Amino acid sequence: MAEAGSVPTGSSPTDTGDTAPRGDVAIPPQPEPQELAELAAGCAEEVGKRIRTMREEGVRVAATKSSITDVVTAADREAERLLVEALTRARPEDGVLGEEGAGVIGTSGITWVLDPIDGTVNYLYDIPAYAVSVAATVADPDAFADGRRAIAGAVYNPRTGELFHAWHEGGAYLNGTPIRVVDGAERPSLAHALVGTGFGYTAERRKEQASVVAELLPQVRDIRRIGAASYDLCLLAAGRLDAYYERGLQPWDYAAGAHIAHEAGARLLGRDADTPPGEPLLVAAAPGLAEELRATIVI
Ligand code: LIP
Repeated sequence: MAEAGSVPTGSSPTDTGDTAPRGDVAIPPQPEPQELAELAAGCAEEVGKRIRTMREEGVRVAATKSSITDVVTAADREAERLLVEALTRARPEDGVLGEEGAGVIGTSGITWVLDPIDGTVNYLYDIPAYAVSVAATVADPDAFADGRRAIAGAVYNPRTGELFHAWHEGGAYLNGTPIRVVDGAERPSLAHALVGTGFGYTAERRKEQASVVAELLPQVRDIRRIGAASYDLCLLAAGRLDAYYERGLQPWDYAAGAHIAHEAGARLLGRDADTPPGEPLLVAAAPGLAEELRATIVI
């Protein structure tokens, strides 16, 4: 997709350098990242309340994807439709990429990356750990494995009413209150760290992931498998997890949550110093602890 012009630059989560705008490229007027964050937050909250109502009315599996346990519900599809409708009405020149198939090529340089219900299995079982994830992203080949970087994002858990949002160099917020990762003198060692993670949907991948977590478990305080990457990353941003890692995430799983964690002071790492976070591995924690955790994970 042609990315017209450049948008606010700044240190990417991996601090691999900025992409300065070129003098010969026409740069369309760009929105303030805070405006995008507020649009993302409004859409995530409105659609989140809709899917909560749909859950209360009853949910059924509409289809499966990568395996019989990788489910999609009618609510996933409806939530994505509502998000696309709201975002393209507000910003018709933007692109869209959604987990359930939404794909719009934009001309503004901004692409919305959407997970309409992150934690779909939790949603199906009515476990209060699922979220609507909305990220405004720009092209940046060095930031994440998918070649995009969020400059604004929102994650909303409709069961708890927790609305996380952040924007480029603007900080991270939970229901309007600033949040930060546990860092500095408070930062725990790996042995005292509460570490979030998750598992894929295929038996082969789960077997590999089980061996990784079996090695890690005796080296950390404890493990939490909450079931929604975007929410895991927001709990890290709020200091309710000390670290998070997962293998095989999709861009819509991490786009908003990783941005919120980064704006809250987390470092986002890939499998090694030459690989950006995302697929095959994303590690997130306060600086120092992120590197210590990555060194311990063998994938
Ligand atoms: C989920 C991720 C989670 C992972 C789950 C699942 P989904 O996304 O957010 O981190 O462990 O297996 O992939 O499928 O609920 O959108």
